[in-house]
Amino acid sequence: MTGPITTERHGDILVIISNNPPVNALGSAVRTGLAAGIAEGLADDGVKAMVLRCEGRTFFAGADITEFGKPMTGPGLGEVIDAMEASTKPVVAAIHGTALGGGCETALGCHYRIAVPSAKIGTPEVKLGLLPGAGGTQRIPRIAGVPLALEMTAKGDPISARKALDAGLIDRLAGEDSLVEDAIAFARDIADVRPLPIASEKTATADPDAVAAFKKENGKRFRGFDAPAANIACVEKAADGSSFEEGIAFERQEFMKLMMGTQSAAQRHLFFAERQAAKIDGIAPDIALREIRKVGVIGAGTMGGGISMNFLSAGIPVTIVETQQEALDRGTGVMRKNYEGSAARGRIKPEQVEAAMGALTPTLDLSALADCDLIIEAIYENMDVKKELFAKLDTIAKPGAILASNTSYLNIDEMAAVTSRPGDVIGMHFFSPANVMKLLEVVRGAKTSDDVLATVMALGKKIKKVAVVSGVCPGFIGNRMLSPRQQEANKLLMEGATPEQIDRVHVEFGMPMGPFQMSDLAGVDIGWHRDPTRIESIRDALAAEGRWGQKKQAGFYDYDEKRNPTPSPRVAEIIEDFRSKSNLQKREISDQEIIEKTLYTMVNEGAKILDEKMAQRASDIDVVWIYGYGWPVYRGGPMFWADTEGLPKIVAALEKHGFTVAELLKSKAESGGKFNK
Ligand code: 3H9
Repeated sequence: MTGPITTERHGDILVIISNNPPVNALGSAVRTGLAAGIAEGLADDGVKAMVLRCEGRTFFAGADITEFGKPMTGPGLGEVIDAMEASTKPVVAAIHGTALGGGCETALGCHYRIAVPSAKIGTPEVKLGLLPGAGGTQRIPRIAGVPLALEMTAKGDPISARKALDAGLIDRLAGEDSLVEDAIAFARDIADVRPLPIASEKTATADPDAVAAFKKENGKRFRGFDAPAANIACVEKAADGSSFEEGIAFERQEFMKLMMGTQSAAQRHLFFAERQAAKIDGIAPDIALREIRKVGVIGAGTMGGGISMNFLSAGIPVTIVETQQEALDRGTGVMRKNYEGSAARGRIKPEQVEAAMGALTPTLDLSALADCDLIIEAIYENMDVKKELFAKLDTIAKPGAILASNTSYLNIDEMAAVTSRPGDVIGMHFFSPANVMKLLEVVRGAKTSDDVLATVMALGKKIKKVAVVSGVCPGFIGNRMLSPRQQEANKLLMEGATPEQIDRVHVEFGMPMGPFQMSDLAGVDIGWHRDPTRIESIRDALAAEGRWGQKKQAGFYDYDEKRNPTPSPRVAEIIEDFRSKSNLQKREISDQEIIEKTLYTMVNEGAKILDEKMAQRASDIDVVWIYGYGWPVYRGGPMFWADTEGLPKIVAALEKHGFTVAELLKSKAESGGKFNK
């Protein structure tokens, strides 16, 4: 056989091998080869059983997503899986790496499954806005029961081989280094056992109360998404007395609905966008990287502590520096508490708490950073203070060390300029809480060396962040786009909208919170000039009255002890007062106007960012907003959303409201172009 699938005879066992790097996606050639492999095993009288295994780093990671939306060639995956299950000779799946999506479904079409202990099994289709459309929603509940099927399909997180063994999704664990031999031996053991275990012939039952409880428990997580409900409906169908064929027909119908929808297109866009973001234009992918064995962090506040935890959790020792012992103790205490909290919730093992904290060196001595390969400052946002620090670091850091700033809007080039090594200076903008949020904006200064940028991007992946390259501009990508949104939201308040209306529109759009809820959470006093007599904005007025947000139980909203918000009559008065002083007429503001003024202006700013080459590509902007600010995943990020909304419509609305439209946005709208292809 030629192509990605080959076969090998081991006595009376035929081993069917897939070799389709990088992840053995089940593309057309693989599906064709698999069907041929099974036919070969059936036709050969000397073959008693078959083993299906994959070369490379993983078992099949799923259908080939790049084929979606294109005309189908070769047999469908469902057809191939049915042919395997119908084989009169047993087929054993030998699993290593990850058996995901169509890969998991292929394994379930086999009669038996053996896996190495490190393998993971799952159906992450829901994360692509889909459902397992090759029989997964029907076979998983029949083998493992409805509760686990709901977890696996509607949430999409993979399970360990051990858990899969307990649930019956795999039959045996192999040795970590002896999968092929163990699978062949297993195939020989069961070669003559009849009847063959066939998943589609089993039955499943569901407890309606448990299903309802599952939906309720996950209501928040599923909010706005179409795919979880479709996954649940399919699993319910598997357990409502319908035949397997009826279940498959329902699964297909639901799969096609999702596949044709905008949400899945958005989620698939994000899958590739996230991987694309790691690629740096103009830098060879094999550039030599600097080794990062030890990291220094300056500042043990919320940011510095969170940043340090990322490295400690990845096994990289950290030296953390503060100016006062008390602040240092408080910071390290918070880190320990966070780790202990994770251990209590079962997210990490108790011994990992000590391992992480044991790799932390707290100190008041800046010169202790002399042996660090990367130093990140997380002190407060003041250019003069930062410059002074960078000048000091220049005298302390060893040659080749990378010097990074966690600034969220200041100019990296100015900091680089006070050092004798501007090529080693870079921005690493973490998002709060830094140990949780996935986004890392990596800010490339005018003089940042290619290898420094590539090293920091690779390090981002190592600490499990999604790293995106940004150029130097105020606020970089994310905060720069936040700025017109906030300005416009403030203006709308003056013209008659309420904080509640503006926030509701954003939440209904799918954002975790609106601009004023965000201000209250972050602190209304952030960036305030601290002069209670200087009141130039509604925000100043709130800050002057001590309405600093949730922490004071008063901000744009009033809060109870449990931080539940209610609209504030006092805030309404303040707004009214400002409006009358500005001689503005209160008017009805529609939800659509709020979308146009706060979200279309963000798209406009995104287009300017692209025009100025501050972002490498539109999809990078989408990644920033999804991972840094909670933009709804099913809308694919602001630039993807703009494409679905229609660029001419956006331009027309921006012009109607008197905004200057970005050249790139205008030209794309005129030429029928899109930000994302
Ligand atoms: C499905 O199965 C539908 C069926 O139920 C129904 C059918 C009817 N296809 O992530 P990495 C590429 S839906 C095409 O960096 P890692 C990826 O773009 C599928 N390409 O590696 C990247 O390309 P590049 C359900 C794919 O080691 C390269 O492989 N399955 C696919 O960090 C390396 O990827 C999933 O959703 C694919 N399915 O992680 C699983 N997968 O180098 C999706 C990857 O050009 N995959 N690529 O940038 C993953 O979760 C991870 O890739 C995996 C490896 C965990 C496997």
